[in-house]
Amino acid sequence: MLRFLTAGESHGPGLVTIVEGLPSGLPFDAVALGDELARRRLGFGRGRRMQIERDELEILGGVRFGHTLGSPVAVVIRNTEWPRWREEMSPEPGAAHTTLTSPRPGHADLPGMQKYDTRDARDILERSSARETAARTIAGYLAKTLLRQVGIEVISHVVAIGAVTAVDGAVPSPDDLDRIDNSPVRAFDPEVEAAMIAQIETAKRERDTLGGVVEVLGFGLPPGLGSHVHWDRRLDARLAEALMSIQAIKGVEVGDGFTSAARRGSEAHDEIYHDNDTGFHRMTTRAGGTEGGMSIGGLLRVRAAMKPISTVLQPLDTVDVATKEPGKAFYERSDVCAVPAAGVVAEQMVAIVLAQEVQRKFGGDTVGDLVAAVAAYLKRLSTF
Ligand code: EPS
Repeated sequence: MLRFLTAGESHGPGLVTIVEGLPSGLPFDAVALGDELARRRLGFGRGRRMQIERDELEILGGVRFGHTLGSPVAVVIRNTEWPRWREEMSPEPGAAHTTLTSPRPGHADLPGMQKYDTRDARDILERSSARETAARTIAGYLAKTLLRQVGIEVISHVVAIGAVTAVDGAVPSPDDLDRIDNSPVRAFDPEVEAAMIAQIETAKRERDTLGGVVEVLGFGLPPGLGSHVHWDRRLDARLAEALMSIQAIKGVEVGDGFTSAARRGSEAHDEIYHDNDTGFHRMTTRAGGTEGGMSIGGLLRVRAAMKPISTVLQPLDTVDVATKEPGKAFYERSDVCAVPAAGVVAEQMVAIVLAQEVQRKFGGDTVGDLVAAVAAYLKRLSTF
């Protein structure tokens, strides 16, 4: 089953990702991977670094002649900003550096400093930075490639930025992804796009930041990914964990989630129908495509809420850890709004969980074995 590790600091020499447990024979296209990395850098409201940072890739293992070998895939992304940070981030002892002693509320700074016993917030913030999501993209790209072999697509769109919310229920399809990616805020609903942009501009002018909500949609899932039999095998639970692991995510919703809580039971579920052409199906997607911790087949729909970025240009109150004097948090270059990028990362995290559950259910050391196992299962279901 796919698992991955990443290493690297935001302003270090680079990030490294090792993805283990992939079948052999998976197509690998470095240009497509570069495009996926570029999608994550887009979005109105991102800071200067995203205009200058290029994700320079080096494939160190696991791929030959455009296909995975079944061995671990290892990829390095060089930080093109590294030369400017050579001194500050030097692995050598004794290099000259500044010390950041006024932790920023909302970041990992203070609890990290306490836990790892350092008076320099940079020791913490370099790894807690959302730069790490560039490394996750390697695994996300491979997971999406695996899913595509068995007919599953994962896309995302932004449904709210700050107080501006898209019309509920407008669900894009995979064919809409290019249009979404071409929107500066990755909105599917063109009506709200201008209002979202205007809001980001206002927040920037007022030296503030904004959060929002992204929706991830999965298409072509077979029924039965995940399981009801144990807490850590429930698909919705695994998706919630994966989404919550993204920097600045504070809420996750499956289907109608929090809205369902206010409904009557008679209006909160997806009733079951059957006909010979489509087999079992539902007319609504209130449950978001999972029941009892398993996919029900068809559309998966999950949302993640991102808090406004904690680094604000009108610094928040804090305390200097060296002097214990009250003061203001230091300002580290940052974005005004990273919700569009968070959507791409959410897509990747969902794809990683789905790819793992597909592998858990269908196995396969080769792509051919995996595809055959899925086909056999679907054939069985066709007569169920
Ligand atoms: C980030 C702060 C900014 C973002 C960065 C995430 O970086 P810097 O501090 O270098 O200006 O640009 O995002 C990325 C580098 C990226 O690749 O997404 C933070 O503190 O989380």
